[in-house]
Amino acid sequence: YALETNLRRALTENEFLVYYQPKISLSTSRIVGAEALMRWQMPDVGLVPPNEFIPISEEIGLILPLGRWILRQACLQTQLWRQQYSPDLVISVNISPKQFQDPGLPKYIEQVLQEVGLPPTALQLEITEGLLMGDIDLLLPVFDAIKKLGISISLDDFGTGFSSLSYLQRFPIDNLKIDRSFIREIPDNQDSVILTHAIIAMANALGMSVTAEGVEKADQMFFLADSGCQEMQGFYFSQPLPVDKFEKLLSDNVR
Ligand code: G
Ligand code: G
Ligand code: NA
Ligand code: MN
Repeated sequence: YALETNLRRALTENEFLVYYQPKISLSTSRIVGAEALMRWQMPDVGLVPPNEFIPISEEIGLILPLGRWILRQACLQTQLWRQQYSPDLVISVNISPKQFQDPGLPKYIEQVLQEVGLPPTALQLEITEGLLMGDIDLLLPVFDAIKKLGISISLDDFGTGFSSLSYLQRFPIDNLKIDRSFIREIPDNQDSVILTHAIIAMANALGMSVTAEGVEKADQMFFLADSGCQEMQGFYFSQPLPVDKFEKLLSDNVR
């Protein structure tokens, strides 16, 4: 209960921060995007990771204003970075199921893009498989509205949820993010190698790009590049970083 009270206060007191983890093109080795990841700078406690406050925020309904806050913050920052360093940088923002079920979401995104001057192609929403098991009649209009804006949608943690492949047919998904549990085991575990190859082949054949998360080693990167995967994200290149450190990476990236 104390955490709940603190959480509500945290938004008005500006205690949330956005960290950014770079996404790297496997063909050019350059930074092509970033995932925005929330942190809570709790006074006298320090940085609280999202696993400890996102679930509670969902329960108490705080995820709606909090989700809107990070979306706007990440778009503002990305527009600055596009002007200064990297004109094609794409920002990925995690959207929880509760947010996606908010019929006001597409309108809010449209307003933020307009306010910030960010083109819709510079924004990607990361959703999880669990969302797709919801009521399709409620979900499809939101997908449609988001696709009409020109924003792309990525399916996060792909391969671990309970969704079926038919969801890929039913929903307009642009990118699959292969869960790090597969990546961790390559190239040593033959089953993970086969599954990763199959996911990439299927996605590319269906016109979706593939991002590998949790890349921690050079041989994982080489394997993915050889397998037709487009992007990687993981500690091998960089952890999630605060604004100033990410900016340093970007400025090195343009040289
Ligand atoms: O950054 P870290 O690996 O600690 O994140 C842990 C989890 O929290 C990840 O699954 C990530 O998707 C989730 N997360 C981080 N930031 C956000 C956010 O802004 N919104 C939502 N819904 N989830 C987030
Ligand atoms: O669940 P989601 O895919 O949104 O998770 C994002 C989180 O994954 C980030 O908070 C980050 O801390 C974590 N992460 C990013 N790269 C790596 C990695 O290479 N290895 C591990 N173990 N975790 C990672
Ligand atoms: Na994510
Ligand atoms: Mn993930």
